[in-house]
This record gives sequence, C-alpha cells and structure tokens, in this order.
Amino acid sequence: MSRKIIHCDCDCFYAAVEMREVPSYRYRPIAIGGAAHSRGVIATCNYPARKFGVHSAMASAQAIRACPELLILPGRMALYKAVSQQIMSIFKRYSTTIEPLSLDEAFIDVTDSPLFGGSATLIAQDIRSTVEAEVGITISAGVAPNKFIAKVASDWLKPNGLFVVKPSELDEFSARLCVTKIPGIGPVSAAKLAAHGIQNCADLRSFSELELEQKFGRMGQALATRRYGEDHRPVQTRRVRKSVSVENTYTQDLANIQACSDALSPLYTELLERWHKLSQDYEVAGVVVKLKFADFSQLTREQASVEINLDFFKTLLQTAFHSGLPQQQRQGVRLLGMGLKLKAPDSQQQLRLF
Ligand code: TTP
Ligand code: MG
Repeated sequence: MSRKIIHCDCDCFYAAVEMREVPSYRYRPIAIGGAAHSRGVIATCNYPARKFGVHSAMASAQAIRACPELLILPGRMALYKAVSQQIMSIFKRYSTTIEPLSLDEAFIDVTDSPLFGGSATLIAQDIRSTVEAEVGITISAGVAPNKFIAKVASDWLKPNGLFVVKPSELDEFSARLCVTKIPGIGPVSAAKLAAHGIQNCADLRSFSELELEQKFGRMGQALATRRYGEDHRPVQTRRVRKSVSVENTYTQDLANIQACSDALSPLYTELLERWHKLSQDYEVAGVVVKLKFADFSQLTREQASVEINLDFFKTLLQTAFHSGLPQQQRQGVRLLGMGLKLKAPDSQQQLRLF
C-alpha cells in the first residue's frame, strides 16, 4: 500500500521568527547564536547570511570573518517554542497522524485524508499558505509515498518551496540521489562508498543485497532498501526518545582531566533533571560522554549500564580523554557533554510484574 506523506520544515526557523518580529532584519544578514568573543556557535542564520557561507554549527568568530556585517542575536527559546506549538497545532487540522522531529519539522501522514479530494499536493500547499498567513513565517514541504523521500523533497526547493515525488516517479528520482541523502550516511561513510565507485543510488543498484551487506555491514541493509527510494517506516505519532543529553561549551578550555572531571558535576545535576521528566516512560540502557577538543575534533564514548551514577561518567571520561590524540589533550577541551541511552521499558517484564 502506498502512503501519502508530507514533510514540513520551516525555513531558517529561529531567524524567521526574528525577521517576523523585526521586518528590517529580512534585508540584512542575521544569525542566532552565541557571541563571537565568548566562543559561541551559530544555531542558524537567515538566507542573506547563507550567501556569505555562514551556516549552523559554525563558530561565531568564523561567521563574522566570513560576513563582517552579520548581526548575531542571542536567541529566544521560549518564543521559538511558542511559535512551534502554533505551527504544530495548524498541522493537526490536516491529520491526526503527525510525527514532530524537532521544533520546526514534522511528518504528516495524509493517506486517508478526505481533504482536497485526497490530494496530498493540495493539502501541502494549503498547510504552507495557512502557516504563512497565521504565523508569519514560511515553510518548505515535500510530498512523497514515504518518509525518506518526503524529507529529501522538502529540502529540494528550499526556501519557501513545495516539491512532489509521485509514486510513479520514485524509481527515477531516487536513482539520481547522492548517497549522502540517505540518513546515516555522513562524510566518512560516503568516502567509503566512493572508494567502491558509488556516488548515488543508481550506483548502489549494481550490487546485490548480499554484496552490500558483506561490504558495508549493517549500513548495507539500509542502503539496499533506500537505493530504490523505499522506506517502510510508519509516521509515528508518539515520539520514541533514544537518548537524553546535556552539554556545555566552556569560555576557557578545560586544561586537563581533573578540570574535566570537576566540570561533570553541574552537568550531571542538569542531566538528572531531564532524566526525571522521562523516567516514567523509559529505562536507562547506557551512559555516554562527549568531548570536543580545542581543535574542534570530537569523540564520544558510551558504555552499557542500567544505573546512573556520577562515577560511571567519570570513569568513562577518563577512558575517552586518554584515547584522544596526545596533541588534542595538550590543547584542552572546549566542550563536555554527557547523556543517557534510553529504551522503552521491557513490556514482558511489566506483564510479569502485574
Ligand atoms: P533546521 O531546520 O536544520 O534549520 P533552519 O530551519 O534554521 O534552516 P533551513 O531553512 O535549512 O531548514 O533547524 C531548525 C532550527 O533548529 C534552527 O532554526 C535552529 C536550530 N538548530 C540549532 O540550534 N543548531 C543546529 O546545528 C541546527 C542545524 C539547528
Ligand atoms: Mg528548518
């Protein structure tokens, strides 16, 4: 059975909200992020700023070098959350099967919708114009028979675009897709694939499923399905969290392992607060630490665990710190993160309890 999925993603979301509040910002490069002098990072920027090469996750100092007239605003999370809720409530007028992915992004399943004669394209167009009229920001949408291609499609004509991939176009459209469009294929995996002469989904099709699995392990399975533009995952109304984490970028690098270890304690308090909000619905499956060094290289280490304890994190941090390159250690640590891997409670066990 073919589904009708719409993926909606707001254009430069935080920046769009700021431009709505102050219309003159539309005509100049703006970004939301931490200040350059306190080693902040860009969360997002408007499209005029993108012309200069400014982008999410770039150091603010580097962004200012690329675009000296860039105005960096500190960001107003409470406002962005309120706008997000307003947008999600508009989505709910069109379907009850909605899966929010972040504040500015959601999948909407309209397979059984009677609206607009059942045309997902017309529904998507109506969602876009309603959000623009009622909220004052633009969104891009992708329409496709599944989540994978709908998400690729929403990005296709960004900003303020609508792109539709019909079931009959799925095969041809996906053949041209670069492998990096497949979720989970980052630069490292892409390089590995390129070494086998694989750039796009059409290239992947000349291998058998078995060959893909032999060559690329678990990633091979995903490649085998996605290369034909297929994705059988349903739109999931209730978001299942896989992890919860907190992190901090320090104004001055943490010089040694002792400084890092001391810095874990306040992070741990914050993590526990977040965990307590989730603990009714989840169990702990593991602990994770993340380190970003002064040269921006980063590493994460995780360990299976059903308990949470600050000492677990300290031990794991020791291992992570000492597995960093000696040169990175000398340069110090600019960011520390800690998190928990989560799993849904074991339903069998719950049954046994009752
Ligand atoms: P995105 O949808 O990835 O980006 P965007 O909406 O700003 O721009 P685009 O038009 O390309 O969709 O993320 C949504 C918001 O999440 C973004 O406005 C700010 C925040 N964000 C961060 O804080 N850090 C990040 O690294 C990214 C990618 C996003
Ligand atoms: Mg967006």
